Amino acid sequence: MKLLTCFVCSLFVLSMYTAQSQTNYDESMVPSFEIPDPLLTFNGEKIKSVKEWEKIRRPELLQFFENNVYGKIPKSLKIDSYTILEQDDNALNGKAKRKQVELTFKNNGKTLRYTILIYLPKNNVKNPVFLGYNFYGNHTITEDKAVIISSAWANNNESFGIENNTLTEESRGKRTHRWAVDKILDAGYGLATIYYGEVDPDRNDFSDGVHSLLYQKSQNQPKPAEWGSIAAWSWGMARALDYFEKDHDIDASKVISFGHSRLGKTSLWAGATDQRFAGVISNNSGCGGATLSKRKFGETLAVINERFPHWFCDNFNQYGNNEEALPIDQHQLLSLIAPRPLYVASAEGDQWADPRGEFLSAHYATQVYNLYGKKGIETMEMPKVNEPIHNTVSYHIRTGKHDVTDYDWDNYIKWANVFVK
Ligand code: GTR
Repeated sequence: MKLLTCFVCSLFVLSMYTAQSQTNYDESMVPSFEIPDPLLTFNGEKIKSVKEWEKIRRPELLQFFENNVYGKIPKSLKIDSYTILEQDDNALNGKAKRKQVELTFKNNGKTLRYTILIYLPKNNVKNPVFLGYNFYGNHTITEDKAVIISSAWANNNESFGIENNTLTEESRGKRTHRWAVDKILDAGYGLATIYYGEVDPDRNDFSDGVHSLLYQKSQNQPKPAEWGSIAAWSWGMARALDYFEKDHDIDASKVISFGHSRLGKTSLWAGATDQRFAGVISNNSGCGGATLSKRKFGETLAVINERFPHWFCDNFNQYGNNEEALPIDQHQLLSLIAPRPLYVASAEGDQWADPRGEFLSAHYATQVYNLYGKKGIETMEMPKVNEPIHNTVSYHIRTGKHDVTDYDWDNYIKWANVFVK
């Protein structure tokens, strides 16, 4: 049995090695393909007005992404109750208000709980807020000792001191560089974050997380068109927004969804499915996020679906090594966010996420913004590194690797000041 497992493991590693060694990083090898037109319906009708976009095209595109990419949420599940677990009006050396709010959901005899960590400027007004998930627990984004450590399942990570899938004190503050808490507060925004593993643990196991609360009798995994983990995480962001509507310190009409990498894919899907998000940020979201799948540059659909079979719905598998068959591409996901402000950011050292594909995607989504009289990425010429383009649709590529940096936050804040605040 051990031998067999070993054999299966080696096959997997070998296939991953082959897939990754076949990765294309050569622009001249990008296949030629037609960009699916956001303003042409699946029946070939040209969309000429905002009204037609909102009545005909937007719904059919959204439905396609729901049924074939991220998966549908089987039914609605509302907050059962919320509890302020902890609150301090003099947090971060007197600089901020801090709240830790637990949301509880109940269905099918099961309970799901997750905690939102919120920092707010110390004032008496309703504040705009950046909302985004973190990868290793709320306590990793700050040195603040009061932040509660989640007991949810986590991926092991030696450098974070995570063993036995359990988060510990050792990782407190390990990810402060990704969360510019001071800058955000100084600019007059709140920051809210959630450990994504509390909503759905990031593993190919659908017995846990929010999915299990919505199964029908004897169902134990989502149907082919039903939600994967990205849709589950997006759902969690929307429920946090439900809570914000009740919180007197937060301006729920000015909540910006933010996310990095897989959580950037999540941020985009949250913004597309819930139009209450006032702005959306995709930080290095790459394949299945902002970048164009049909370019097959860097990570491809076959590779992402093999490595992370739980992120998308099962229907999405049919497009692995078969991108030509896709009647849509990811710029149309971006177009679903129109006319709300959208920021797509890439990093020079993150070729796996295909920066050029992310840029072009923002460009091709722009025609829907233009329909609303808004400016986006009008040019097809990629800007130089560290030379951002700021419009309702914004874009930058910065120096450095796959990460979130102060440079990113400086730009998100500048853009939000003009287009969201
Ligand atoms: C990578 C994956 C990317 C990206 C990234 C992340 O391994 O291939 O699509 O999502 O993980 O989330 O860190």
